[in-house]
Amino acid sequence: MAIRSAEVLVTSPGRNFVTLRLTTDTGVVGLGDATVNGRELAVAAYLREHVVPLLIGRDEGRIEDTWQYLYRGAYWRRGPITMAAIAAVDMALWDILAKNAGLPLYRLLGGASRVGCLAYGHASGSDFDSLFTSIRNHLDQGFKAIRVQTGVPGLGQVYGVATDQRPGQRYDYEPAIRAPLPAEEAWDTRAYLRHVPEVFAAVRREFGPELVLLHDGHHRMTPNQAASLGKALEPYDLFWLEDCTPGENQEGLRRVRSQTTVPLAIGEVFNSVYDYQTLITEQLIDYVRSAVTHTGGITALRKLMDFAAIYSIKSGFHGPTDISPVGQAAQLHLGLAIHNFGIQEYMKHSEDTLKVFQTSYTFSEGLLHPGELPGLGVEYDDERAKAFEYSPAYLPVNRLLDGTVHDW
Ligand code: CS2
Ligand code: MG
Repeated sequence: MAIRSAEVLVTSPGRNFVTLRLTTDTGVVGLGDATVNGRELAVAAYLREHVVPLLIGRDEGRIEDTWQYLYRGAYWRRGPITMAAIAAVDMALWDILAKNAGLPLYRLLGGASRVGCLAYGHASGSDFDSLFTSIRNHLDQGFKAIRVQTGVPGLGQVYGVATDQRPGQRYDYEPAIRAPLPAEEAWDTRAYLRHVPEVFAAVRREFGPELVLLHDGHHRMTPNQAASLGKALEPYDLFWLEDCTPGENQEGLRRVRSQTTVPLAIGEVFNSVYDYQTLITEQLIDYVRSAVTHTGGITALRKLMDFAAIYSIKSGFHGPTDISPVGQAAQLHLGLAIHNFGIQEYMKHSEDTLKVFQTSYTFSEGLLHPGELPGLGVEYDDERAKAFEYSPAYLPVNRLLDGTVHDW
């Protein structure tokens, strides 16, 4: 048995997605997500030009061997484009293996370790009123865990804060803006640091101690600033503070860790286990933020999570809408199976996205479940996909008030 065809599908139902579809000589289809937000065509070209020709005729059951062949065989290792391309192949091969076995993928990964995956949604607001409305909307939808982001007094649009919190309206920010150039946003870390503890004090006053709360610092702080924010947030019992500093400086997290007990999550921009080596062995973080899509697929992320388990570090896989429904399904199967699952980020995809990608995962009472269909449980509708043509989209750029480009 062998792979007969490999197709790279680019579609834009609400936002851009890159999908790899493998078909075996017996007609079994596997899907993989290769979306890298704002750089989609780079990974599409990597797949089309350099990976697809290597796949035709390969035994679709040799998942580990194919992973090593693409990773070691390329010589040039790691990097978001390479690892997203390998991830797409890996996901599609697991999808095929599970379909051939007639089982939902999580059963092949060891079976369910829990009834469902605790999910967190994104609440945000430019002020307290709109934030509270957004939190209530999430509670009404059944969320038990909520990420809280707000505008900062004196600054304009802040990344991660929805512009529309009308009651009943789904929070659907599309941060990658369709324009020839990225949007630019202003940033002031001191104003942010003054404001955030007030926000969490107000949220705890309004919603009480039970609600699980999270916050994303989006790489904007130095280690010392992050340590100070962590301390200031300790009274509000956060589930985690995410990306408090640019995580590629792994040693910087020592400073944060030594100063605060706030749980730390990092890694949505990482793409291999090596980005975590110091963070894991020195127990400088509590949660791994990688997505299956950006870390070389199920094969690689499962190994990473096993390594993390030795150090009591759990998963918190990256799940905004730029992870396609295929990538989200893959990480739900993995999350349901591994022992050290922590939480799963969940931003519902738009209706258009879900018309193209028909999913079988469910959300109920705050928990996500990958469903019981064989494989990943996602189908791709070619006819509908054709209606959504790709157009370039860029994530915004952050600048300090004096114009200096800043981390974001
Ligand atoms: C965010 C993302 O979900 C998150 O935690 O940091 O919205 C992230 O900015 C985007 O995925 C970038 O593509
Ligand atoms: Mg984040």
